[in-house]
Amino acid sequence: MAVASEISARVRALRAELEAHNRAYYVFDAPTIADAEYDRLFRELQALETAHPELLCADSPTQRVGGAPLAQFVQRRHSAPMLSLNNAFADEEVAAFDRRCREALGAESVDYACEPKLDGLAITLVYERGLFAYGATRGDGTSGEDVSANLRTLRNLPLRLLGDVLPERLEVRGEVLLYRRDFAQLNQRQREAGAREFINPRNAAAGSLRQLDPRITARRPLRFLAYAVAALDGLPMPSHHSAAMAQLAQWGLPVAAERNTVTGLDGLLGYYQRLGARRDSLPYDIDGVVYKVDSLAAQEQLGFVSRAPRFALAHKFPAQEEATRVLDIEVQVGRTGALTPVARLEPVFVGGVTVTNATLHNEGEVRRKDVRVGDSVLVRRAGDVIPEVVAVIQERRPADAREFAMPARCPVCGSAVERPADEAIARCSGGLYCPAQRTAALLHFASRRALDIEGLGDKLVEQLVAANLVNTPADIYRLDMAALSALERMGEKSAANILAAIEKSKTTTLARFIYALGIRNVGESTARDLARHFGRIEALLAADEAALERVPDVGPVVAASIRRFCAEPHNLQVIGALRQAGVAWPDGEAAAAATSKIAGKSFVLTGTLAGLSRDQAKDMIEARGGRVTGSVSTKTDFVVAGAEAGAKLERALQLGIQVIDAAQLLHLLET
Ligand code: 9MJ
Repeated sequence: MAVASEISARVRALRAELEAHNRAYYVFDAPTIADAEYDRLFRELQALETAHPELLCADSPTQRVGGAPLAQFVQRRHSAPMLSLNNAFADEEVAAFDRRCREALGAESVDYACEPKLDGLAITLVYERGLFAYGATRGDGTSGEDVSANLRTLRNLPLRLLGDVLPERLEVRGEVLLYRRDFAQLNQRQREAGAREFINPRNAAAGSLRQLDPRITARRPLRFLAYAVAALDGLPMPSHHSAAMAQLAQWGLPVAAERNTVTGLDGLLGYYQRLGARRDSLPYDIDGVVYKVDSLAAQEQLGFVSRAPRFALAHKFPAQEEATRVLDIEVQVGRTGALTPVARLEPVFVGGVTVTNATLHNEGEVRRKDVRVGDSVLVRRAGDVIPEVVAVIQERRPADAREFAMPARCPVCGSAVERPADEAIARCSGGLYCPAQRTAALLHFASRRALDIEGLGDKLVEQLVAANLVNTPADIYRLDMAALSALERMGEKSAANILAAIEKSKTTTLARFIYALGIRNVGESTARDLARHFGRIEALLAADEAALERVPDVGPVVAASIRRFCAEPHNLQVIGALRQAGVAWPDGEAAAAATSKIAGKSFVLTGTLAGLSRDQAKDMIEARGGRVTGSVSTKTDFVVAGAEAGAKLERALQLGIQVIDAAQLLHLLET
């Protein structure tokens, strides 16, 4: 008997501990245990429950893995109807809502609870004496499907409420959803398993919850978030909705962190603005915000119209996904010749703008999503991200839908299209012969973070390339009033502005200049590193791959790209012509090299330098016009000595040559 009670105590302790870890991880997003340790405790509990089946109970964490498949779902009648919300899109509709509430309540101003409008599946949960009893979908609002077996597998849904003061019966309303990162992982798994990907988190959540086999649901990382108390028996109801939500949180039920209470119309619109600004950085998709009159007595007084409460309003954000039709699939040629398939769309209003094109990224992506000309597709535009085709609506595929094929020749210049076997991207082999690549390269050169030539945008560059006025960036500096004002729709004033901007761009920095060259795989931060490391453009152009790889964050791929670029005589000519035209970095590194204390000086390196490899030190000295030699002589200016320096250091001391350490060298290099 003593053993049995010890075992049941251990079982209780294991359950409590595992559920505490579940809560920490899934409710508070703050893991308190390593996965392996969790698994060990879990298996210990499983083993005890197998050996002592009389100890098994429905609220054990082991029950979250999903029981036997069901033949069908049973219907559950809701004790109170599950309502929908009235929607508003414009501020005026929100103002009207606030006015109606104030008038009906005879109040000067109204306090509201605000919360995110979760884009998942509405669910009702029932707890009896603190234990999860059952849960059901909304269904027709009066009765829904009992999906309790599936709900038990949700790791953040408490199977037992926390605390000692618990209601006789609690009915909670909320939403089942997938966090974005969990959705991404789920789709990654689907891809790896060769299974169909889900269109969006909402669809994945819906599909997962309607599974008859709870073991499948258990493998989908669904979560629950509560947003209303529908019934509370055996305890007094809090006076306000916000207090009721806080009470749910205390009982261990997950609620959205972004809840807030505000006063009046300004408060409502302020919340909408603030949450809208954070929309894309929330862990889950939301499609708006929900306003609820905070006082529950006032809610009761306001009551309902048809099937929606008069005390609540959903204020929607512009939809981020809409359906439209693919009119054509074209390929766009980028700066590096990359061919990007782009879907031309029937115009659709999504994410707050009218979208007519959406990227399909590459050929593999077109195949994977199986997008065809004529298809109806879901288009997504979130924040400032370029619109993309999310998925094809297969049921609406017309019989004559046409498959996409990557052209064998560049649609702009006719050069052969190449695609190395190990790369996803097909490229035009035309290089700067290709007007599309030329245009893109020029736009990049003139862009804000490169040489920053204001006014040299899409239209003008296209005109200049078409008129054969500009072929390389160096040609920009040969433009004059006559050439520019001969262009269509170009006034004298605009031409003068552009010439002034071109003139201004001549004064730049080495980092911007390197970035502007548009070397493949060299972005802004690599350009900065290269400038800092080499100091002079000549040093960069002369560097071999080994020297390049000594730059922080430059690996073999980037080094090879730079070498390829520098090995192309045409590129060197352009760089020469740009400098000839007066592009310079006067306050920058070239000037520093010419006047540096190091220019013309001779260095010998010996011993292990602290925090600096020999090669790094050599590059940096040479970049500033110094020389590094192998042996110490009377001509040596500095000996840089590190740990375990030997004969060379001795010789330097004999000859009275200045000896410095790595830190002093760095100081010298900086001055
Ligand atoms: C959603 N979907 O996030 C309600 N909802 O309240 C929130 N839905 C709701 N509240 C009463 N936050 C009926 C529906």
